[in-house]
Amino acid sequence: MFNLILFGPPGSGKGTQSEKLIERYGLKHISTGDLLRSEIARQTALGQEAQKFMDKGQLVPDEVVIGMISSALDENPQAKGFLFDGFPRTAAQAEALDKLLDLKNSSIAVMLALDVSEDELIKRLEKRGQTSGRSDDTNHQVIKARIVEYHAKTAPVADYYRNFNKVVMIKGEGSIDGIFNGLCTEIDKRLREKQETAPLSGE
Ligand code: B4P
Repeated sequence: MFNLILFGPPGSGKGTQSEKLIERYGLKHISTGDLLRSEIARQTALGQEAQKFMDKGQLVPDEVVIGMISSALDENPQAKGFLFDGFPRTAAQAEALDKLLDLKNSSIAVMLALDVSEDELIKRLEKRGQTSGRSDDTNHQVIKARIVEYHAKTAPVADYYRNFNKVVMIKGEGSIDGIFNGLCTEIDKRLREKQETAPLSGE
């Protein structure tokens, strides 16, 4: 399996780039934001609980999100790898993910971190708010709260993976295709390394 994390602040382009990456590499896309919005749309108990946090720009509690990820992994036993988008967002989520992958004799190959200035993030999210119908994109205070939450709880997750030498920073401003090419270069490099180190009998 080849697993990667697409990391970055709200509005950095994780969702946008994930769509293109899963098409090229055939990975299973797991977006906790999408999973949570689907629970909200279906008005499940989990969705109603999550909405209280998302409407304020806060992270949803770890146990809720980790449970969702555990189910998503179990539901896709044939996946040749996973692209985690918007997860992990806290140190506790990162540790839980490592344990879940370990149970499947797998691990994270690389964390690709999109680097975008705060002004650009706010501009993108406010623009998306005009058309997306997402309540967390329409209110300036909520957008700010999401960015504060990112710096307080999510940015340290990159340090966790830095300890294992797994983080690559990618400039997340410029054309969508240009950023995509930068991501692909890094992924291709790791896929080659993985092939070179694979046992002769294959995986
Ligand atoms: P998410 O759904 O993960 O969304 P996001 O961080 O806001 O956006 P993303 O980075 O994917 O941006 P996108 O590509 O769409 O999270 C939403 C909420 O869910 C969180 O605030 C939290 O409450 C909750 N949540 C999710 N996961 C959680 C977890 N693990 N733990 C706890 N809570 C969790 O891009 C944004 C806009 O920019 C788009 O309109 C796009 O068109 C535009 N754009 C993209 N690339 C561009 C480029 N290069 N140039 C110009 N515009 C660009």
